[in-house]
Amino acid sequence: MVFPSSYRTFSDQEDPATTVPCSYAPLPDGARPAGDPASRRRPTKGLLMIVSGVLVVGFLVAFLGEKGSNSSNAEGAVSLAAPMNSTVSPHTLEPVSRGVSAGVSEKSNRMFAGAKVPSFPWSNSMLSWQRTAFHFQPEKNWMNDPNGPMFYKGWYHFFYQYNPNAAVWGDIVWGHAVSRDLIHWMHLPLAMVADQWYDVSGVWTGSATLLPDGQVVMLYTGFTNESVQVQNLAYPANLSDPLLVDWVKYSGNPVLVPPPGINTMDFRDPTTAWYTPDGKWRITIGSKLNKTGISLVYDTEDFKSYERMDGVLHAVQGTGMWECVDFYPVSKNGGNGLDTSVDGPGVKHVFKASLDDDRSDYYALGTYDHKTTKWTPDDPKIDVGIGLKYDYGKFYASKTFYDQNKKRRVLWSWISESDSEAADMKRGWASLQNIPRTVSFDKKTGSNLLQWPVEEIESLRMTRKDFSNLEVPAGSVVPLNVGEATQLDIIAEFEIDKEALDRTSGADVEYSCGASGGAAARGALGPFGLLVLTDDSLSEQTPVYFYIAKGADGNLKTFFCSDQSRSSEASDVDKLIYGSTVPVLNGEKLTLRILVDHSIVESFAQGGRTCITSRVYPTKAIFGGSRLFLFNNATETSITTSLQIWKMNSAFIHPFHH
Ligand code: DQQ
Repeated sequence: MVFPSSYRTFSDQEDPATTVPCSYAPLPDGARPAGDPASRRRPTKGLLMIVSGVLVVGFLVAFLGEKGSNSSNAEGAVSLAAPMNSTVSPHTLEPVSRGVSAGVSEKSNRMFAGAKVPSFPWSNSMLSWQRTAFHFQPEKNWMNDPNGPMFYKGWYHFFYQYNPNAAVWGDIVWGHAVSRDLIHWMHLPLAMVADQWYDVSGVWTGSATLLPDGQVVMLYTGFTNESVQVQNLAYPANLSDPLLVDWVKYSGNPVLVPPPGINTMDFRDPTTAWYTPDGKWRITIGSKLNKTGISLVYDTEDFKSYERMDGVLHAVQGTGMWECVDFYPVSKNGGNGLDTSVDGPGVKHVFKASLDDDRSDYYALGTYDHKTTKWTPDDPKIDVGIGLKYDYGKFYASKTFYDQNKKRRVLWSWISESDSEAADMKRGWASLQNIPRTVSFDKKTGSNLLQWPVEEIESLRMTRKDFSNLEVPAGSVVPLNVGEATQLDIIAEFEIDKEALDRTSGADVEYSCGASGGAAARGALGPFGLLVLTDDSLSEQTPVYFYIAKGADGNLKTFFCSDQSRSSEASDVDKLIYGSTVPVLNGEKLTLRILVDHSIVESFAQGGRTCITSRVYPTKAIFGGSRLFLFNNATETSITTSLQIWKMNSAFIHPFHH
C-alpha cells in the first residue's frame, strides 16, 4: 500500500484427593424451561402492584419474605439440592428516570425497566469484592464505550466514554489511559471535556486514524447545545509527547452535520478512516432510516471537509439505529491482522454494528467494493443484526484497532453492569472493558471470526494446577481444588464418551441456551462444563458449559452457554442464560477458556468461535468462599476432561502523577 503525500496537514495450571466425583448429584433431573426474564418477573410484578395498592406495610414485609424463599423457582424454574435462602430487605427498586434534561439516555439502564424487584441488602464488603483485578476500569464513576484505541510511540492509548460526576450515564467526556502491554494501565487526565457549543451536551464516541506521516486524527461525535449529533475533529497538541496528554479541538468544528433526510439525533460514532485507491480517506457513520439500520459514507482529503458518497455502505431492514459501526479487513489466510486501509484478493471485510434496539454487537463477513462504496455479506441469512454476535453476553459498542506494534487487530468493548443502578451508585462505579481480544478470520470454518484474549494477559498467570483425564460421570459434580477462585485463567478440553454418542439419536434438536432450562435441565449429551464463582454448598453457581444436540440424521449441533439463573442469592441482578451454537469440526475436541475476575466471567469456546461475557454478583461465592467445580448433567454420557488453571495476579491499574 502506498500513501501519497497529498493529504493536507492541519495545525490545528491436580490434587488427587479432591478430584473424585461427589457422591451426590446436586444438579437435578428434569426441568422446565426457564422462560424469558420478563415472564419470570411477571408474578412478582403483579403481586407487588396489589401490595402497593392496599398499602399495608406488614403485608408487604410478609410478601417479600415469601418472594425471597421462592426466588430459585422464579428465576431458574428448577430448584437445586441446596436451595437459595434469600434474605431480602423490605425495599423495592423502582426504575428511576433521570430524564433527557439531565443529559441521560433512557436506554442506559434498561434491565429493570417497568419492573419492581426486591433490593438485596448489599454490604460494602460484597460491593468491594465486585471490583475487578485485571480488567480495565476507571478509579470511580461511570464508563461506557471504548474510544480511539491506538498504539503510539511505544504506548497503547485507550480513551473511553466517562462520567466524571457519577456512577450513572451522563455528562459524558473522554477518559484516557495508557499502557505498554494492554494489561497494566495508567490513568491520565481527561482527554476532552464538554466545553464547546458543538459538544457541550456530550463528547461522544469516536475513532483514531494514524496517518503515514505520523499525524494522529481523532474524529468524534459531539452532542450540541441544541441536541444535534455532529462530527468533530481533534488532534494531539504535541506529537512528540508519547502519552498524548493534551488534545486540541479543531477551530472549524463541527466538520460534519447530519445530512438532509437523517434525523439530527441519529448520526453518530465515526469510524477509523481507510485510504482509498482514489487518494482519499473514507469513513463511515451509523444511522437509521425509519427502522432500517444504515451506514453513511464520506470521503475526505484533509479531515476538515468531506464529500458524502452516494447510497450507503450497507443497510439492513428492521435492525434500527446502528451505533459504533466498525469496518475493517481480515486476512483470508487467518494470519496477522491488517491495517484498516489494506484491500485486495486475500482480504475479507468485516462489518460490525451495535444495535441500539437490542444492545448487542453483530458482525458479518463480506466483500467490499471501493468503487461502488458498497459492502456485501457472504451470506445474507446471517447479515449484520440478524446473524453472528461478537459475544452472546454483555458486550456492546465495541471497536477494533490495528496494532502495528504486534501486527494484530485488537477488539475492545464496553461491558456494562447487570445489577441495579442503586447498587452501582452505592458502589461508586459502573462498567468494565473486556480483556482486549485479537480478532482474526477463522480459515478452518470460513464462516466466522476468532476472538482470543491478547497474549499479554498471560503475564498475570501465577501458580498453575493441572488436571489430566478426569472422568466426570453422568449426573455428577467434581470439585477442583484451586482454593479461592475469584481470579483465574482456565483452559479446558472435554471428550464425550464415543459409545454414548453413537447410541444416542434424535436428542434435543430444538435446544437453545436461553429457553431450554439452562444448566439444570438434563439431556442425553449435556450440559457439561464448569461451575465458576460457586460456593461450597453449590447454592450460588455460574455454569459455563457445552450441550450437544444430535439430530435423527446423526448430525451434531453443539451449543455453548452460560447460565446466570443461580449466580446470586440476590434478586436485583440480571439472571439471563446466554449462549449460541459453536462450530465444531470433525476430529476436534471441545475446548474452552474462561477468565474469571470477580464480577466478570469471559468465556471462549473452540478457540474463540463463540464467546460469552457475563457479569455476576454472588453474595456467598466471594472472597475465600468462591470455589470451582466440574459438572456433567448429561444422562447418557460421561465426560473426560483435562484442565490447566492459573491463579491470576492483579494488574494494579493506577493513576499517573506528573
Ligand atoms: N454511546 C455514546 C454514543 C454511542 C453510544 C454516548 C453507544 O456515541 O452511540 O455515550 O453506547
